[in-house]
Amino acid sequence: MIKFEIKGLEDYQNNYSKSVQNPEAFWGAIAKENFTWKRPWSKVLDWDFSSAKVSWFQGSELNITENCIDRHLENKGNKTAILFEPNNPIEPSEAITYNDLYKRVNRFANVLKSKGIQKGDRVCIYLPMIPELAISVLACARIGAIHSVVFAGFSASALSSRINDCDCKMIITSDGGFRGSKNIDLKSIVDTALLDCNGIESVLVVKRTNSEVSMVSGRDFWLQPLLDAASEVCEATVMKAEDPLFILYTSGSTGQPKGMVHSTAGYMVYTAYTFKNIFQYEAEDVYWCTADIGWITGHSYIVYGPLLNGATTLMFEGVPSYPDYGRFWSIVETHKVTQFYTAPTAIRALAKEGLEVVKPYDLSSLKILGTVGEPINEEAWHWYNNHIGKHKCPIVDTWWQTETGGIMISPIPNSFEGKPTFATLPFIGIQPALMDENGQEIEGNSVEGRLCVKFPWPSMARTIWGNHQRYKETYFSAYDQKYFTGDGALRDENGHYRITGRVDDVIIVSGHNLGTAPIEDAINEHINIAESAIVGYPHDIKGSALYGFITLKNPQDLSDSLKTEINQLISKHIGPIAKLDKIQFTLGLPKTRSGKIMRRILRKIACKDTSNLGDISTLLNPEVVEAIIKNSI
Ligand code: 7RM
Repeated sequence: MIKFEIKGLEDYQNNYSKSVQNPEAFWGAIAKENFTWKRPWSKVLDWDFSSAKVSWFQGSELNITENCIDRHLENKGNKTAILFEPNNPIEPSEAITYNDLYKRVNRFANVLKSKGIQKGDRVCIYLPMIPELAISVLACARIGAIHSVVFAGFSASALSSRINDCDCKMIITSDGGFRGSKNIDLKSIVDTALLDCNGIESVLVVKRTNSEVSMVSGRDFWLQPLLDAASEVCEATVMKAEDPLFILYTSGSTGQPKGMVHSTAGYMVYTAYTFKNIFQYEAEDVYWCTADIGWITGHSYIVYGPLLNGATTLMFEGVPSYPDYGRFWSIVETHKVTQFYTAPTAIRALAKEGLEVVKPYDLSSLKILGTVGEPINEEAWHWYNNHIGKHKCPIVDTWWQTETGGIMISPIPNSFEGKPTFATLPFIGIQPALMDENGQEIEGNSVEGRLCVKFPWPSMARTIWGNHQRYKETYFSAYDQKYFTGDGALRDENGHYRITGRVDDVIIVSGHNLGTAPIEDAINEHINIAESAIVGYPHDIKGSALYGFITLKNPQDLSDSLKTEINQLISKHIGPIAKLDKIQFTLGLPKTRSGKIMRRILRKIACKDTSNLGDISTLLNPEVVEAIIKNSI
């Protein structure tokens, strides 16, 4: 028998070997012993990277919500499943037990059904971080509807393109959302988005802020009266292992965002197993991940992973700076948080505020600290370790992606510890490879290359919604028979991995992946703008920030308001997170002879690293580069 818990280094090594030598036996055992199935599988794994087809636990049937909720009712019905901490600390927190969650999810699921939602339909969820967000996700899963959560910071046009891409029939939103001292009018953003969405039949509206909203009769419904009328029993729909569980959009380096499709059984097994072991979750622990459920981290490690383990998962509605920068630490103290999982950008922002906002709080409940989203710099790692963990809490630097569904490379606290800036070793079942420029795998230690994965794992995304060809090209074409992550990495003398960052045109700003192409598209909509190129440069707080090089159609059109107008366009098309920090107007952009913008050179200029521009043999217009360097910000 293979234990669900990894019990130390030797156990990790043994299990790792088993998972690589006989993946089917390994994952078959983990899946069989630890979950509720309605029908067993006929084949653990079937895969072919050349056609980008992977299936896990084929032939089996299950419902993930029975694994997240129903099976815990007997022994843990009165345990808190979701601990909700509101934006305003004056408002009381809310403990939702597993019994409560069961009823609330079922009622919600019955409401979905009453509005005509069936298995396989897509439901868009555009909500702030309130319990209804987690509950609506689970309600969809209960009846086999595919949820597509869109982060509530996205603009109306970003929302409508995501709704249309996967033909959502319904959207679930709220009258508004509290974020710090701000009140976001979500319903009016939805109303604007829906002007461009013909497929939406109904809009469910959660009351949160009590702000005035307009309701379209026959289309828009307040949720509460519908819930009140619904039964608290809803039989879980029987799902096949490979039925899609959800779609989640992620930016690519080119084109439209990609609707990554995750399926049911493999995602369940892997998120549960990684959660248990990486966070070392024990029965009485209170686990808190500060991500938003609008991102994959929230899907896998606020909702599914913790609930599959019968954990208490804290959901925070607000922001780290409200009412002051001590808020995170005050929440840790109040709820005696044991595992705390956040992003480097948040750590840097909090470190900048000094220790005065940390010291007043008792952080002694903490056992494990986590980080995710981008490479963590050494300084931030030490601050986290010294001042939050007080040298007593292992730090798990977890590397993974929307596409991977679960954590891929991370320390396992009882087995081996982290080292600053290193995500360390692959999790059980994960077979990384570093590739060189010629497409060959680089063997051995103390090497650096492009990070690939050479064998399937249960929670990998199965396709891009509506475009399998793009899935295959993006992830399985750069290197033969390998999944390409888009990241660079090095492997040190002990075989530990350090992720060095993206090698494509995706820039990670405050932990949000932003493709440069959609930002450039938004800017280029301005009638006075000819062309633009966006690059990232290092930023103390955000990790990377955006620098835009922009050319005007007529240089005399340069006006004082142009920078503001550019950022307004970006906010409208993508969201405020993609606004430019620096804007430089220039008479031209460096181009190759074939007309491609040489972003590589612009990146160096933005990073103030112009002593050696590298190979400029294909550069058509060197005089432009000199001018840009001279005027750079
Ligand atoms: C979970 C998540 C994925 C990209 C990924 C990396 C970067 C994430 C780390 C990291 C260094 C880490 N999904 N990334 N975690 N880089 N160390 N621990 O963030 O799809 O939004 O982003 O994020 O570049 O490819 S994501």
